[in-house]
Order: sequence, then C-alpha cells, then structure tokens
Amino acid sequence: MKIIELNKSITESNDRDADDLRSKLKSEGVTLINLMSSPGSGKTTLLRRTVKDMDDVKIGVIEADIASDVDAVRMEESGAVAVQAHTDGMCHMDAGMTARSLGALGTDGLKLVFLENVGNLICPAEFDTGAAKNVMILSIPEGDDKPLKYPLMFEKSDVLLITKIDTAQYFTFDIETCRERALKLNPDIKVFPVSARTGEGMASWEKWLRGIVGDL
Ligand SMILES: Nc1nc2c(ncn2[C@@H]2O[C@H](COP(=O)(O)OP(=O)(O)O)[C@@H](O)[C@H]2O)c(=O)[nH]1
Ligand SMILES: [Mg+2]
Repeated sequence: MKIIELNKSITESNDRDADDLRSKLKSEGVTLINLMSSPGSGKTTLLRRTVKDMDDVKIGVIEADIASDVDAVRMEESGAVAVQAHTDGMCHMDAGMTARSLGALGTDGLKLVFLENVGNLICPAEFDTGAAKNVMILSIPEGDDKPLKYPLMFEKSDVLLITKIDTAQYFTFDIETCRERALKLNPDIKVFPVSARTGEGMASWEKWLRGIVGDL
C-alpha cells in the first residue's frame, strides 16, 4: 500500500490553490468528490459499496487519516485504486495536501476520485480541497440535531447522505426533521437517506454521482 506523509501546506491562499486544482482536474476530465463526516459514520463502507456498484467507472480513492492504512487496504479490496495520506496530526485536508495526494495516487485514466477526509464535522468544512463537490455523511446513531451543532459542514456540502437507515428502529432520528434543518442552512443541499449495508437508497445517490461525472 502506498502511504504519503503530508505536512501542512505553506501557501498564501488555500482558496486560490483550491481554485487552481479544480480547473486543472476539470481540464483533465477528473471529478474529485470531498467526503466528510464524523469518525465511524460510514465513509469507507459507503465508498466500498459505491465502487462495487459502479464498476464500469474507473474510481480512485484518497484515504486521509492521522495514522494506519486500514481504509486504503479496504478500498483496494473493493476494486478502487487507493492511496493512504497521513496528515501529520492535522484534522483536515487542504488543497495543497490534496494535490500532493492526487500526485501519489496517479489520476491517469481515472474519471472519479473520492477524498475520504479526516473524520470530524468541524475542521474539514473550513478548508476548500479543490473538489468539484462536497458530500457529507450523517449516520442515524449520531442524531438529527447535528445541523444545529455543526452548521458550517451542512452549509458547505452539496449532498447530505443520511446513512445507516437500516438501524432507524433503534434510534430516535427523525429524517424529515434533519432534512428540514439541513435545508434551512443550505436550500440547495441534496439529501439521500441510504444504507450501505442493505443497499437501500444507494441507487439515488449513484444516479446523482453519475450525473456529476457526466457533466464534465
Ligand atoms: N448498520 C449499518 N452499519 C454501517 C453502515 N455503514 C457503515 N456501518 C458500520 O459503521 C462502522 C464504521 O464504518 P466505516 O465505514 O469504517 O466509517 P468511517 O470511519 O466513516 O470510514 C463499521 O462497523 C461499519 O460496518 C450502514 O449503512 N448500516
Ligand atoms: Mg474510514
């Protein structure tokens, strides 16, 4: 497994680096999706299922974490090209770190690349990675009050995946209340309730994804 050790990008403007990376990827025909959530909400599991369902699309995955290579190994087992990025203790990825990870991954022939960002609902929302779209996951066990507590993440995301809906009977999560709270912060956010375990709802998410890849 290829592991890239990253340290903080020392640049004047992360926003400018992010815009440059976005234009470069667009010209190369690569769609980069930044996936954010708390640890354990189901990012890797959702990506594994997505990669398997969309085996006609060449997909790459950058797994960003503080340590280990377990997620990148799991992604390669599912058929994606993967690289593990270590963030030197940092709780987010910035555009420079993402560009270096894409270099280590190698994007030749890839149509779609996911960045599995470091797990938390705060810092990753503050840094533009250069991705075409931001996608966040909130899982049923985490509770439907999270839009009230972490508004920036919901404001910055194009898509909210409400995952683990197969566990809904054990928790008091109200999907409609959560959808309303997210839409109040971000009227354009698309909300897809899904289960990566049973596959329920995955088709709507994958249809949206195919639309984004086709738009380039
Ligand atoms: N019941 C259920 N469990 C899930 C689902 N998605 C992920 N999990 C479980 O949640 C735990 C954390 O998942 P993981 O993908 O590693 O989360 P990550 O830290 O966000 O990448 C694992 O035990 C998964 O099996 C789901 O849709 N339903
Ligand atoms: Mg993971």
